[in-house]
Amino acid sequence: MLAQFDNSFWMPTQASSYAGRVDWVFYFILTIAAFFFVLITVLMVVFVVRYRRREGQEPQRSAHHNMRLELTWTIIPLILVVFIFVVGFRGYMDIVTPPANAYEILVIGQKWSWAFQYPNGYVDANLHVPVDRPIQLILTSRDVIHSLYVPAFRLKKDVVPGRYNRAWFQATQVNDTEGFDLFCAEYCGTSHSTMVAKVFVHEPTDFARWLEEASQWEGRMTPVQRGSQLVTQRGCTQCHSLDGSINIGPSFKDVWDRTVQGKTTFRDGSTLASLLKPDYTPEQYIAESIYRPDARHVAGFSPAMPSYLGQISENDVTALIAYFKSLDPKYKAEAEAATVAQPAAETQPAVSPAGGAADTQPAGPEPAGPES
Ligand code: HEC
Ligand SMILES: [Cu+2]
Repeated sequence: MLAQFDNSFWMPTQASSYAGRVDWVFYFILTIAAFFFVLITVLMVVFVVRYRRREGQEPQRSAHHNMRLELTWTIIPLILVVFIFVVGFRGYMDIVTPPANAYEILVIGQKWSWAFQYPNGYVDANLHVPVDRPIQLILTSRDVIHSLYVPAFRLKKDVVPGRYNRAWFQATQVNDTEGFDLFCAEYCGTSHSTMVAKVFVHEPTDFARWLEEASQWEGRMTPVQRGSQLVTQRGCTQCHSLDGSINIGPSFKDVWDRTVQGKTTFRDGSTLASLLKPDYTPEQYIAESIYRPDARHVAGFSPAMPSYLGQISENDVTALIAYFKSLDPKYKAEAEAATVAQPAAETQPAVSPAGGAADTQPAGPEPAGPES
């Protein structure tokens, strides 16, 4: 934390190509303001003392007009203001115009987490970028207005639903362990203050390796590990606890047991038991909750769950289910027996386990696919 403030008294480290220019304008205006503040205050005190009312002195009429004085206090501020405008405008144009060869990352703001999507489709909860390369962010929101703010880069941009805003920066300092802070700077509801992330700046080769490794979980992780990664990476834990406590949504701790037993009650009073059939399995219900949260609402909760249709792959839903199982001692062993999921095969026919019994196969449920 402190390291981010190490070379400046007022400001965080200057870690982007334009941070220095932003600060320069700030310090210039600050210096001028301080200079005139001191000048005016001192003169005021001097005049009060020097021209105070004294015994035997008649007050004189104040001067009516003084051309030289009028011109001085018009022309000097005019020059200063025009100068600040020119410097500020050129800096602003630079900040809003991404260079043509920028590396593009899609940023999605969603209550209450960030999703950064790379050109190969991989999504991460933190922003990873190569150093010394212009990065263009395309920013959009799935719900309310958020604002992406990285103080070390002097970068702030609103993230508005239905709009695709652009911002760019070029990081100038490698920071691949601690990361720079990234905040949401627009109040967006209950957990706004936890809508934070880190910006990791890598050497270009390290960045390529990181992306390569991060994108391919199959073969490196078990479904349980992947599921565990997803619930933090995709912000599920902002609303769902892992320990049984009630947050904005139901806890993940007992969700699998409740689902298999059909014990979940919906707002209309019906229970999941009445829905579970050979062709509507517990897996199907979980996938539906993730892709179409509006289909059914669990009683006792407000419908706050966003849809992850097109954002979370079917393999990842399978991994989430394995992870939910692993949170419950009753299903833990079974979940851990599932080793590495098969590589994504989009056309693979879904295996429908008879009677909705929990299956150990990582071959997934039949979720409402992203194409619908
Ligand atoms: C903004 C808060 C929020 C976030 C983020 C969120 N959920 Fe939910 N979720 C809810 C709420 C509220 C409910 C219950 C109300 C409903 O069913 O609509 C719910 C319901 C569910 C259910 C059904 C639970 C049950 O007991 O039947 C599942 C499964 C689920 N969420 C999974 C996820 C996953 C996986 C993620 C992350 C990829 C996630 N949720 C992210 C709020 C959230
Ligand atoms: Cu926000």
